[in-house]
Amino acid sequence: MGYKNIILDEKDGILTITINRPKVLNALNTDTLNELENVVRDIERDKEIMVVIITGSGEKSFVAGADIAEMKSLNIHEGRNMTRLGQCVFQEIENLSRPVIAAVNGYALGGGCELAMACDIRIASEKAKFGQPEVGLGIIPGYGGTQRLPRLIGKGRAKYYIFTTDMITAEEAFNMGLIDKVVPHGKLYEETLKIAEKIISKGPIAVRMAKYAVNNGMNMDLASGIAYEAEAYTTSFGSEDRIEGMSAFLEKRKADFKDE
Ligand code: CO8
Repeated sequence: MGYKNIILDEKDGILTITINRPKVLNALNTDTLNELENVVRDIERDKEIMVVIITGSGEKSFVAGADIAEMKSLNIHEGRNMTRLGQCVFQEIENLSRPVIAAVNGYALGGGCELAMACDIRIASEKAKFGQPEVGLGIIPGYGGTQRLPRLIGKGRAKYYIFTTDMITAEEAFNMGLIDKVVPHGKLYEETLKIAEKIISKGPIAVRMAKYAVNNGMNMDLASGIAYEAEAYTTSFGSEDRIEGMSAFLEKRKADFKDE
């Protein structure tokens, strides 16, 4: 299927999704969100894809938020629909059975910061800037920002950045746990690929179960989360890949995981 606002590039089990609306700094309009939703659903059915990378086109911006020109023209019902659409797509990304890495190449503002936060891991260029500027537009973050930001950086700091709309540099974002690694601007994609390749070399069932355990456990009390972990652990323990991984270690060779 051809897409208008998204570029797909698949190689060696890694699917790179590039949000491609450079004239508006890759702002997310309804069409782009619909395209993203289709892509995410296709990934779930595609066994070849092991890791997904999401980035933005051009040198300047990852995603500069929801499309303000489109939002301005919407009535309250349409505005609600657009919020729900973005929330659903981002939740599908968060719950995807494959790891998703955000390669943040520039501005990640509003819906862009929220998209990055819905990914499992965030790698950023040293030039990246994060922020939730919505209250300056008379709205609040509506693609999960009021929920995911405090979970990543704490309630007080999340309120500070949402109320003031101050932008956060890559270094600050790293120091507060909003992102996981900062790399030189020109090496962002290369470094992100290295991380994707490292994940692919591990047991895919184990990686998947670890993602489920962390994601679902975060929404539970500790005792329930620990019980959930035991079930996810047992699934990984029952896999052929567990025998292969342990045999490979003992035989001092590289494991050949089969996702079985
Ligand atoms: N939407 C639409 N167009 C945009 C957006 C955007 N979010 N961001 C930038 N653009 C456009 C500009 O209007 C400009 O267009 P033109 O060339 O036609 O004038 C072009 O992109 C280039 O932008 P600038 O000239 O402003 O570039 P600068 O380098 O001067 O500034 C900034 C870069 C700082 C990123 C600046 O563009 C900016 O502040 N952008 C808006 C950031 C923002 O407020 N984002 C939050 C949007 S709200 C949101 O995301 C809510 C999510 C939940 C939505 C719920 C749905 C209803």
